[in-house]
Amino acid sequence: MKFIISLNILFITICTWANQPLLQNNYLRNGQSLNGRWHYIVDVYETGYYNYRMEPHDGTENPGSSAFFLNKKPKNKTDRIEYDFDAAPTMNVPGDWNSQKEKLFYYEGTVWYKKSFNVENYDASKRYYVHFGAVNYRADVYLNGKKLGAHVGGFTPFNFEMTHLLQEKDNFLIVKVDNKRAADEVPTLSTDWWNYGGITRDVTIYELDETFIEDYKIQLTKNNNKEVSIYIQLNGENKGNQNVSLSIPELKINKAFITDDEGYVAIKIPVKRVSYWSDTNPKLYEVTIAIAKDKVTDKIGFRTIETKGKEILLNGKKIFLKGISIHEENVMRGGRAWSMEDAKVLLGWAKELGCNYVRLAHYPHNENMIRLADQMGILVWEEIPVYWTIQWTNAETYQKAETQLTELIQRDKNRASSIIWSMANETPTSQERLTFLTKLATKARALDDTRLISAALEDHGKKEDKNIMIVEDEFAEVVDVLSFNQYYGWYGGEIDNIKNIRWEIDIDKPVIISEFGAGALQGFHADKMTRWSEEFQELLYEETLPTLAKIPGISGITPWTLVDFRSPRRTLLPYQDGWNRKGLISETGNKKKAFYTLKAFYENIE
Ligand code: GCB
Repeated sequence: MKFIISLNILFITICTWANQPLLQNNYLRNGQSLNGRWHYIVDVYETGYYNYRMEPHDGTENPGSSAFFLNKKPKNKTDRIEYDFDAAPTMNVPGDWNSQKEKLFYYEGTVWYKKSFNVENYDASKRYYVHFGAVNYRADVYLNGKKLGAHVGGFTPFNFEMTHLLQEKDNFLIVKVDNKRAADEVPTLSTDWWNYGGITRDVTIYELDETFIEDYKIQLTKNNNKEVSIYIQLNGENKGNQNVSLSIPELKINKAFITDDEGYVAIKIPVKRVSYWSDTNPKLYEVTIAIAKDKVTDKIGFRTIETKGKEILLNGKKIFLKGISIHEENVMRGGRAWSMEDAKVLLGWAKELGCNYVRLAHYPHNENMIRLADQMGILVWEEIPVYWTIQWTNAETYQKAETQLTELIQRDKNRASSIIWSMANETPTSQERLTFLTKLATKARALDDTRLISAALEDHGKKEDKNIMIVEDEFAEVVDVLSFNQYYGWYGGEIDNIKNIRWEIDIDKPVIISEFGAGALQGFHADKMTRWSEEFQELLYEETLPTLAKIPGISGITPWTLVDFRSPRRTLLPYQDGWNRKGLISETGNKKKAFYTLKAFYENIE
């Protein structure tokens, strides 16, 4: 009997902690923001999570009073409680802890956060969700002393329903955030960026009706610019047989449908006279979906993206992707970027550089970036942190990668600017890795057949002739666009030999150079052959750009990278000092010489 009860508890636990369907377009729904100051406790030994036998408190039926998520207070003066959130300091959410608290600059471990709140216009007949834009890396979320769920993956959104635990007043939300790196995670132990920890994106409460619009996808049908494919999914006990309306007033579309027993409806609608979204015409249409007691409005652009032989076609026309790679950092403020203001700084610089395209490296960036890209007419490559060494044969690691990919596609599938899903970056070839990545690509295509699949692969010199560069990677057969990083002149190869190299590419696919670059300390001037000088970086760009332009099928480039970014790997003084210096802009916002070289190159491409 006891065994059955424990099994039941285990089962209920697993079910409630499984990822819950993501609320589509929470971005434009009205919610109650929980952003602001949160109390925090740094818990190096995870004392608030495990008892002294190292059993998680939240796995036991009666967690001891040292479980931080209970937010206990002493009942009387003799009572012993060895933590107190309300006496603990506060920090900003969203925000990484590294850039807010000097002592936490290098910290990798657990920090507990607590926010108390009342619900505005609380209505007991409604349903309530709490939504996190991202928490790096693992989040265990508790409301009023009970676990809502856990989420793994540092750069994608997640939400939990909390109707059953919420009250009108005096709620406390506690989040255990753990950013320890581990070999079986995605990313794994070694990367070239800062492992910013914390609740790094918005936290919002959504009030929803018993039946609400959970998800929808509204995009042009693959290879058909005269038809829109739509699906809508409702949530709630009465989701079946519901009336749903969809309107796009500017396209004179106003339709009504009825959901099936599962609350789902899929339809195709012919469209005429669409003003297609593009880099030169970032037209977004207002789309409204409504059911009896719920309504969402989104802004959606319609465009096709496809490849034909060695070309990338946007709305049927060949396009060259004038790009730049970007890390999600606001270096001038310090720390992870998260806000619309941060996005305006980064994409503003990209625009100034003459870009119509960006690579959001090396993980999903915050949603403001892609929303702003939609408005600005900037095409986007999005990726997940399947980076360098990953445990290819570990089924759980695969699942973590697939979950992050799914959550990214789920979030951005209605964004016209998003054109490429990238599966991986510079991963070493092997059969196991090929199986892993092919499975990921199949998943991406199943979730969304309207965008292109790629991955940042690697090239190397041919044995017989080191001036001939090749890409030997079976995953090239799987992708739609052949992309690779190349660092000739920086990580091998002499800078004055760049003009003599050429690429032999015998695959009939468009090519994107997903990275090239050189490190330079802004303000350090020397002759062109002196490493770390702005002149060296400038020369590398001057030599590399015309060489790349000769690659058959070259369809875009995203040099590495827009801005210097923090990386613990980069220790050389006085040049690096904890920064990867391959940015075209310094951490003080100053442009290096190569910025203007690339800008001039882009100006000369029509
Ligand atoms: C790469 C990686 C990127 C690094 C860069 C570098 O190939 O993809 O994450 O930051 O090289 O600077 O070495």
